[in-house]
Amino acid sequence: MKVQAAVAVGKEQPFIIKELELDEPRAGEARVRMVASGVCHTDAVVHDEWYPVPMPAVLGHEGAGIVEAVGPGVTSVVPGDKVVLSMSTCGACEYCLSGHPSFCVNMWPLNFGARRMDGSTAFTDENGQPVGSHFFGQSSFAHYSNVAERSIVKVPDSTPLEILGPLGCGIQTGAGTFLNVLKPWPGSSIVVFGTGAVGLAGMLAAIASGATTVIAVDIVDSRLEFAKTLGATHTINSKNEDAVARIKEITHGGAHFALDSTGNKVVFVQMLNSLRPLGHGAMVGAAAMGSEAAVDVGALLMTGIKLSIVLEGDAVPQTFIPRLISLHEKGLFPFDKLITKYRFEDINKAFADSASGVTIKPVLVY
Ligand code: CXF
Ligand code: ZN
Repeated sequence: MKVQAAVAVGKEQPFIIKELELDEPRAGEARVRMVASGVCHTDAVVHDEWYPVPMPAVLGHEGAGIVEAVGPGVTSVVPGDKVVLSMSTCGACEYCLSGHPSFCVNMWPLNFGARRMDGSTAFTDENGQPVGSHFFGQSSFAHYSNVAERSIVKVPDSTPLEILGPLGCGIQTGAGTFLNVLKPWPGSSIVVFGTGAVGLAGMLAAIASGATTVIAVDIVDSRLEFAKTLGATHTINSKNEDAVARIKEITHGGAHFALDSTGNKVVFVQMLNSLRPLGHGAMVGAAAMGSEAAVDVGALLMTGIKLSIVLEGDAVPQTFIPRLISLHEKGLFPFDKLITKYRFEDINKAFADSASGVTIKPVLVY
């Protein structure tokens, strides 16, 4: 069938919206009609060719839509089901089987290969040339896509699909880091470095867990003001103040839990230094390869702190995303406040607004 898609053609070139041919869903795939898709920082860095994803390709990995058709062997969904799309994993390796699919041994080819594992693409252009598909198993920047079953999370019929896509990646990453890994207890102190979608989703999840000292650190005052409206009890502009000293002052010796969502090597060290003894920090931000940070190993020994490196919130999307939806329904996790909607046709504006910081979490509506 013919479908409209936004095609990434390379660095510094806008996405081109054009008609592509989409093949039939194969074994283990469902054809999904997209209703909306979030835009994640990873889409931007892949578009900028930080990672060697073959172009041209249809990116997008926070899709939400409705199943139109299923290929052979698909058992978890039927046509008409509402679905949110997340990462693709093999389901069979040690990490998938032990409940940590974000470290799947096939994470790279399944999510960044922009191909099926047999090398075929679901999309072809007007000249019959392949156009990359299956980005994170889904390539959601298209009105229809053939999606890997492992990327699919069935959601209740009553849910508002237009806002749910970001649960598949950015929101899951921030919230999962707190709910699945750090697990702050009621009355604890938490810090988030970076108040983008991941940091703020983490902050909301920590508040839902009962954290009562909630510190947001960023270098943009308007973002910090926004963090306050979401429940930050303290904000620090680390361009103007020594963030570590201020956090130690607020928390009387360091925070219990901290999240670094920035991917910045200086901030990473600040995050470690902001923890109290036995504190637990997590690093989730994608840094450029070769980013080396200097830590005082001698001083670290006396702290007993824990550090976790977390991908995708260490979540099993099929069980975690319904939990987030339920928290949202109860008013305990208002992640929708992070979203600004754009028409699919305005995809280039959505990316520009995300890069400039005007928008925290753009969602394209189809
Ligand atoms: C990614 C971040 C870079 C490594 C793989 C997972 N998450 C999605 O944006
Ligand atoms: Zn992402």
